[in-house]
Amino acid sequence: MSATDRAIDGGLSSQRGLLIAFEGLDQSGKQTQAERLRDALVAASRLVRLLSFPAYETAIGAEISRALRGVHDYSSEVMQLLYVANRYEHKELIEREKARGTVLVCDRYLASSVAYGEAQGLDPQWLTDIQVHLPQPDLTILLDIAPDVSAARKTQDRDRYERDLALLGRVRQSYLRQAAEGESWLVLDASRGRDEVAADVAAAVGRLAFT
Ligand code: ATM
Repeated sequence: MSATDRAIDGGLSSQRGLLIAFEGLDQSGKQTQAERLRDALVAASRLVRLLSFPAYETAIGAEISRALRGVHDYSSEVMQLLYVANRYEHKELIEREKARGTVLVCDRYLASSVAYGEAQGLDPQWLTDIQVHLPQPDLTILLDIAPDVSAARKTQDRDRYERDLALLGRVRQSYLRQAAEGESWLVLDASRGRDEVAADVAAAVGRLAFT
């Protein structure tokens, strides 16, 4: 058993349901870390469900996909309302799974709307308020990288957000502010190798289950 698996195994024997969100810029490793955490939890015999937002398979998700492809042009306010509604579509599922002891691991969640919305000039308090009736995360893990690291990791097929380094800088600042003001945040330097980051994630998730 690896050190990562031991940290998870020792920490999660209580079978408490948890909601864990990964946040960060594109190319920060959210999907990789979410999948590694899922694998470590499954190895420790936990029920795990991986969710990714936007969740494109719903009606609202399909509309978000159309908007991101430029089929429809919505204001930034409407876009964030769609992202938020897309999470409310999953509210019952999250509550039900958490109640039966599942660890829900999300690739993006509430803080994405605050970060991207705030970076586009929206009121972060409004973006927080409209999400208060969603299940709140037990832990939000910010995989922090600088915009130029994000850009260097993906040089092709970048969308218009990904090319706008100033916007990405504001997204990062919003995330860091939310982490500093929030209660259940962990900020990790995600410019490091994926194994180092995964070890920190496992240690934090293991600790969480003891408290
Ligand atoms: P993904 O690249 O993670 O699928 O997300 C698509 C875009 O949606 C992403 N933009 N870029 N780059 C971040 C943005 N987004 C929001 O603005 N608010 C949200 O709530 C979510 C989940 C995503």
